[in-house]
Amino acid sequence: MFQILNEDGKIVNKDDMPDLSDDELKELMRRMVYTRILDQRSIALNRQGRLGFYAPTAGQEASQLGSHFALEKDDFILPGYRDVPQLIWHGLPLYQAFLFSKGHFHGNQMPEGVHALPPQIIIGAQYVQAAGVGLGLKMRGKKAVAITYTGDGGTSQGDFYEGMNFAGAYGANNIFIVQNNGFAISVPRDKQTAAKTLAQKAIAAGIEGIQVDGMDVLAVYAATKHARERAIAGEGPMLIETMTYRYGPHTMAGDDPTRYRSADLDSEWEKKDPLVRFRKFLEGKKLWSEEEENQVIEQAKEDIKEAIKKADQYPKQKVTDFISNMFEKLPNNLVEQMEEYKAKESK
Ligand SMILES: Cc1ncc(C[n+]2csc(CCOP(=O)(O)OP(=O)(O)O)c2C)c(N)n1
Ligand SMILES: [Mg+2]
Repeated sequence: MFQILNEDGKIVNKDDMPDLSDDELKELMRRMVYTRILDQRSIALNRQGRLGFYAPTAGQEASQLGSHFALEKDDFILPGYRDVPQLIWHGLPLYQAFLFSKGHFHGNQMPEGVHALPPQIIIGAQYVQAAGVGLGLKMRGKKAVAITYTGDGGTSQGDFYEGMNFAGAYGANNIFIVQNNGFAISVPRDKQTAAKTLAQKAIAAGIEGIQVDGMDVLAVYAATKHARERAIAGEGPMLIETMTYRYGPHTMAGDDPTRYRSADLDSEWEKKDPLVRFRKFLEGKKLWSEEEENQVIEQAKEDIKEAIKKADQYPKQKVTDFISNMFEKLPNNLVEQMEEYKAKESK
């Protein structure tokens, strides 16, 4: 397993230490702290009935934000349902992330210049779509990649193999991330595959694979940066397995993790926490203080308050919006229904 920072925040692999400025290191910490608060607030807002679908992210910050930090604005993200933080840091406004959670179509409309697809709910489907985007980038000679994310469970899907195989065969500009949090809802990793690692699944597709400490933001960043450089140099796609953990439930729709995970396992992973580890590292370099952390927390809370207000006030989704967003040209069987709903909505 590729690692740079151990659980005590000490560098164990000097050779691969990424070349990041002090400001960039601090920015990484800011993003992780901010995202942890966003997760806590999203869970609370969901319980208050102000948000809908929500998949908790705490524990996976290094995996999500370390990989994203290695990207450029021109890169395309094809996320899964848990990967909303990467979209936000790629430029999706917070109020739109909340609208996505509320099931509003505007949450899926990426602003101009934000290169990303909406979060995929169909497990693994984004891998096939990413291969297409990655090949398109290559054919247009772009110095950009398509990165996609799935979970450990996603690697049991046919689409996972098809996407990687295709991208491998065509040398497409892709980075495939597997965030291995140990469970596909309640199904543990060892019940999903007899493969020793998930990274080794790259071999059959003829591409590079690496297993990375997903609680170590520097390791995830360095691996993704390396994968990006290879891809844009025409050296083909790479699969990165990040070893991580989600502290919360699978989603907020009634999953109870205590029925399939022990408290011992939870605390074992909490000791590896990505924020604790990186905070220790930064404090050792005199780059971080409690005061700075509190500023980030306050800023996050303020932004969230404003964004949820904006999402609540956003015009409600209409049935006619649904139909017209789905079709460029209305099929005959929907023409009548469109008229019917237009009439209803105008009352
Ligand atoms: C094709 C498909 N099958 C089943 C489901 C139901 N489902 C939703 S999440 C999930 C588990 C996915 O686990 P994993 O890939 O490990 O991702 P994680 O939720 O742990 O991030 C399943 C089976 C689905 N959404 N799509
Ligand atoms: Mg999982």
